[in-house]
Amino acid sequence: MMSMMTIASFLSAALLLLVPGILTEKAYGPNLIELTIVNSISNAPNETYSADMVFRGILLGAMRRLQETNSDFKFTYTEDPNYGPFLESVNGVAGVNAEHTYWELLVQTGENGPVIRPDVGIGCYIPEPNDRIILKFTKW
Ligand code: B12
Ligand SMILES: *[C@@H]1O[C@H](CO)[C@@H](O)[C@H](O)[C@H]1NC(C)=O
Repeated sequence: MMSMMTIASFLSAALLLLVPGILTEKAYGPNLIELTIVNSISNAPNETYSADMVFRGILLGAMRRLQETNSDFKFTYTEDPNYGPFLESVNGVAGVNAEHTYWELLVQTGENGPVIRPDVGIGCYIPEPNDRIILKFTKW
């Protein structure tokens, strides 16, 4: 009787200790996002990459890591004094003011979820795990 109680309370105590550990591991471990490159002007085929995210990291961080580990993915950005990093080019294709072309940042939230247009740039946007980031070359 006594020993059953002891075992039971020991087990529940052990569980209480383990559960937060497991949650922490999940929350702070690596997460993957997809990055799709779409050129709506040249109609070049889409390219999709998978990028590593740290917990609540910014999109720019994931893009830098992808650029360091995958020689097929390259991007450049300029620094705006007010809004931070402005995505200038992806894989050699650059926005040109005179032609009104730019890289638009879109995000598909979850699988087959709606596509949103974030109201911040690559330096401020914090992707959710399983987000599909769409970098779309287009006109304004
Ligand atoms: C016009 C405009 C654009 C045009 C700029 C074209 C051009 N070269 O003139 C285009 C269509 C390219 C654009 C794009 C984007 N924009 Co914009 N844009 C504006 C707008 C309406 C006016 C800016 C302006 O002309 N100011 C007057 C001039 C004289 O000042 P300026 O300092 O020289 O303006 C420059 C900067 O504003 C810069 N710029 C414009 N947008 C953005 C966005 C970011 C993240 C950065 C770093 C710079 C930047 O381009 C302007 C011209 O060089 C503002 C809203 C507003 N009313 O201010 C939003 C605004 C600046 N944009 C915004 C956003 C979010 C974007 C996008 C990220 C949207 C998206 N999801 O794709 C993209 C940028 C993507 C990328 N490549 O990094 C936000 C920025 C908020 C923030 N804290 O990040 C604003 C404030 C609108 C909003 N939704 O609240 N934008
Ligand atoms: C490329 O991606 C865009 C945006 O997600 C989508 O609308 C389009 O159908 C895709 N094109 C191809 C050929 O898969």
